[in-house]
Amino acid sequence: MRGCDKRIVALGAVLVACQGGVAAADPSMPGGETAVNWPAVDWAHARVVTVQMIDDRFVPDKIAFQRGSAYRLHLVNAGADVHEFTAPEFLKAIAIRNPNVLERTRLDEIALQPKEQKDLYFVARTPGHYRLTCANHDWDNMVGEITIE
Ligand SMILES: [Cu+2]
Repeated sequence: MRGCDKRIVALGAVLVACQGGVAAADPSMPGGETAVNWPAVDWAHARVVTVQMIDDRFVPDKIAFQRGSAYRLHLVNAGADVHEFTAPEFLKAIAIRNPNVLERTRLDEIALQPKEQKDLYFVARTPGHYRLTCANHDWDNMVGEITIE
């Protein structure tokens, strides 16, 4: 190994410098609306809601959001199995800031390996009640309900 340490420090500085302009590049939502259409969302102060996935339950299994508010939904797989946050109608009812957290092959869910954590940033948009399931374990009643008030 030759000395690469100085280059790594320089790369770190570049990464920090780049973090300013992320919001402007957000891709569009399902339905054609983009997150940037929302007036000045302050994502640093998005309300944090944590949902744990265990074998085989969502904790909590009832989740409520306020229409027009910005959220960071923090998903934690605390189980030993792969779990999925599968909620196609809910995902259409929100304006998503980071759609790349969704599964590429299935845009209606977020999959988490054991011990993995993922964040979904969004603004709640359409009031209603939405079904939440884990596509792997709905047979075991790994289901929940999401409300946008
Ligand atoms: Cu599961």
